[in-house]
Amino acid sequence: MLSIRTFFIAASLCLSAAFAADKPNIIVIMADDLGYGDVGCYGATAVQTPNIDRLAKEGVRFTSGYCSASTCTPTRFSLLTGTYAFRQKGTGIAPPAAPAIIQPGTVTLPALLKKGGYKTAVIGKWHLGLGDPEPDWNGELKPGPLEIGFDHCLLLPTTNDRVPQVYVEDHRVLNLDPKDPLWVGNQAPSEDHPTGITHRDTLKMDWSHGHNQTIHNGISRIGFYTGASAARFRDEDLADRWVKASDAWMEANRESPFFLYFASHDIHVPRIPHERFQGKTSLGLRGDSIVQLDWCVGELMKTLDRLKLTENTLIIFCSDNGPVLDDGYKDGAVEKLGDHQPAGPFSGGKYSVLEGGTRTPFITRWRGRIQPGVSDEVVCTVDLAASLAALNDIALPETGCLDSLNILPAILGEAGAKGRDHLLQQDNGVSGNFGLRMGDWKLVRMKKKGKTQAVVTRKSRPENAPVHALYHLPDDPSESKDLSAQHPEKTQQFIERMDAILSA
Ligand code: NG6
Ligand code: CA
Repeated sequence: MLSIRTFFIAASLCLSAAFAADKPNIIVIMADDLGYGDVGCYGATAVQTPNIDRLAKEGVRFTSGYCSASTCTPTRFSLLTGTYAFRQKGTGIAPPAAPAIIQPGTVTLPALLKKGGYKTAVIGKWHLGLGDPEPDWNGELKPGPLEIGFDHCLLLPTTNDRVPQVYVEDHRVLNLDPKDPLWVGNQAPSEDHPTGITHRDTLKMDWSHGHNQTIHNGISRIGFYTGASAARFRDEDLADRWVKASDAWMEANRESPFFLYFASHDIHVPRIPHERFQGKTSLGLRGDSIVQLDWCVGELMKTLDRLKLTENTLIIFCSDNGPVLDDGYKDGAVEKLGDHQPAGPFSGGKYSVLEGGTRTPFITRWRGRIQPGVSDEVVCTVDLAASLAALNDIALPETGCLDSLNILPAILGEAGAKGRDHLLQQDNGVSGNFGLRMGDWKLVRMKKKGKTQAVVTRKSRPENAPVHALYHLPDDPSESKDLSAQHPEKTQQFIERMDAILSA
């Protein structure tokens, strides 16, 4: 006969099995600066991406998948908070010593999932600031991810063209020797401090604009730092380290539902993939970094297979903004481009409110639950908070996730399910430029010219572009034929809707 204790253990095991089946693990893989046309399943031929292509083959590949901004910090802010970044000041591209941008107490995707019983981790690039009012590099780096819903983090604090090149694990710089403190600042610490200007001939990769301050690993960066010699990493080892850490964390948390935000640094500058990937494509280091990104995706999938979690894990693959070629270093991206179309059929790229800025690869896979296919529904990274909360029957508080829509059925590729009926697109948030897509139409508001109009597909907007332009995306994916004069009422309706969203 079963003892009472054995009965309870057996019953709780059944319960936890049911629990696990109801709540899939969730992995969000966010690539950095990866454009719509940069991977095989979206049309690239100059670079092979078998693992990302396999995700697409086994899941849903979205042709209208978006990130919410065309630069990193605002997209990541919106991913985690479910709120458009323009609603909060200070959410533009974060400088090296930025304080925490998401305040403790904010409703966040990881906090919601944690409340729903998930273990949560972010491994990779953060770029949302640490500390208050500034990072205490030699002490406790808080607030940070652990104060807004993550149980664990292993981070690159900003982005790798900015200092410092150290990992932050939970609240501390990893391997920091107190006898060799880390100093980070905006001014050179001494007159003889080597920089990309004073020691340009020693660099292993030259800079093209900006990026000429402190040198580490033969590459000059944005910002200055000294110390922390034992804590510093090599750019070449970032991807390996994060894959290894993710593997270990998933294994340690295999019994509970987990949420892993894997924030790859590929293919952001400086593009220095591991030596084993260098030279793998005709596109130079930009293409080689795509190969490294694809390898990471494959390794994460292998871990799920090894842990027998593939059927119980939803993977969402996306990017934080569209593509850029020369983003500050002479790495051959422009010279070796050939016929490759980083933004696919779209105009614009990183920094732009044209489609290339935010329409990016977006793939969901959940084997056994998601029917493989291609979806034209509009889905956006800002929707993951509400949709993943809905997946777990977690109620959204009224005070948060203001722009996140529950479009879970569309994200899971269910037949007949609708995605967003409207989407606001922003750049870095300081230009006043915005896009609004509703159905097949798109309004572009240009307040300022400049990089926002950078066109990686080599098509350019006319110099005298009007403040508002209206495009019909199916006929004109490159946004080159302004139809606002032919459709004044529709244009006005879009302008009013955009104003309403911006002032809500
Ligand atoms: C820009 C940098 C660019 C990149 C970007 C942030 C210069 C001239 N340009 O200011 O190199 O770092 O910020 O990229 O410094 S992001 O993907 O993290 O948003
Ligand atoms: Ca980016």
